[in-house]
Parts: sequence; structure tokens; C-alpha cells
Amino acid sequence: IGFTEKQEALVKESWEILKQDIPKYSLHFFSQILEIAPAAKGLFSFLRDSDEVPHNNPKLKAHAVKVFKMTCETAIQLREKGKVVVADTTLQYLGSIHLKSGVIDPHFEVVKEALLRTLKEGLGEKYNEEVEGAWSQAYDHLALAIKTEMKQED
Ligand code: HEM
Ligand code: ISQ
Repeated sequence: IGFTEKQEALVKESWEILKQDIPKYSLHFFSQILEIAPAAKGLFSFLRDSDEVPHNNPKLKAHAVKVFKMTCETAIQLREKGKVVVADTTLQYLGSIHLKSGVIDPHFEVVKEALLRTLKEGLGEKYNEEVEGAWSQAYDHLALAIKTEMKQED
């Protein structure tokens, strides 16, 4: 089962839409993570000392954008190469950051669900099963790469 041109286009198009309001969607993304798994709050250094999700936190925005962009990048690679190639150094870095922060495998499903909900919110009626499938597939590949790296590190 490969990744089609159509799927790649859907992922790219939806990111173009969400990109237009980064402050809104990064906050939504994050709020969804905490709604699904309130305990995850303690994992994030920029949240630990605050009572609510900070509204204009540069770190939160930058990280949220990276998650979307990396998933997008993964979709492009899946279509072009049929596999995911994340630079070794990037993967090692992400592996160690997540391991050190206390992230565990089930958290990846939480972030996936939050990402999909954010897409749904941003795309409105343009959101459908095809869009969801394309993002899910790309995310799963990226998540697997990070999880595998986390296991090699401990
Ligand atoms: C940090 C991406 C999954 C929790 C980060 C950073 C990136 C990132 C780019 C910032 C690294 C930096 O520049 O400092 C991703 C991607 C994921 C993923 C692409 C999945 C495909 C998860 C999951 C969790 C999580 C499942 C658990 C809820 C964290 C935490 C940090 C972090 C706690 C450190 C934030 C801080 O305290 O500064 N992630 N992440 N991530 N991520 Fe993820
Ligand atoms: C880091 N890792 C995964 C998801 C995130 C969402 C918002 C901010 C930072 C994140």
C-alpha cells in the first residue's frame, strides 16, 4: 500500500490552510492533547508552571508547527520514495528529547488524535475520510521512526 499523489496533495493543501493561522491552530492542537490526556501537561516544560495553556507561547507555537511540518514532509517522502527518511541527527535529537521528557508509546496516539481534531477544526467541510487517512498514514510513519529511535536510546 503506497502513498498516492492525491494523498500527498491533500496533506499539502490542508497544511496551506492551517498555516494561515498558526497561533489559533497551535493552541487548538495543544489544547486537544490536554483534553484527551490531562496528565500530559506535566511533560511539557513550558506548561508545568502555568495554570492554563499559554496563549502566545513562542515555544508552543514553534513546536506545534514543527509537528505539522514534519508530518507534511513525511507525506512527501512517502509518495516520492515509498519510505520515510528523517536525517539521523534529527531523529536522534527527537528521540532523546521525547525520552528525556518522559513520553511513552501510548502518547503518540494522543498526539495523533489531537492533530486530526485540529485538522478537522481548520478544514471544516473540506475535512473528510481521505484527508484523515492521508495524515494518519504520514503521522504513523513518522511516529514509528521516533518510537524506534527512543527504544534504541535506552
Ligand atoms: C518536543 C515533534 C510526539 C511531547 C518536541 C519538539 C518537536 C517535537 C519538533 C521540539 C524539540 C525542540 O526543538 O526542542 C514531535 C513529533 C511527534 C511528537 C514530530 C510525533 C510524530 C510527541 C508525543 C508527545 C510529545 C507523542 C507526548 C505527549 C513532547 C515534549 C517535548 C516535545 C514533552 C519537549 C517540550 C519542552 O518541554 O520543551 N516534539 N513530537 N511529542 N514533544 Fe514532541
Ligand atoms: C511537541 N511534541 C508533540 C506535539 C506538540 C504539540 C504542541 C507543542 C509541542 C509538541
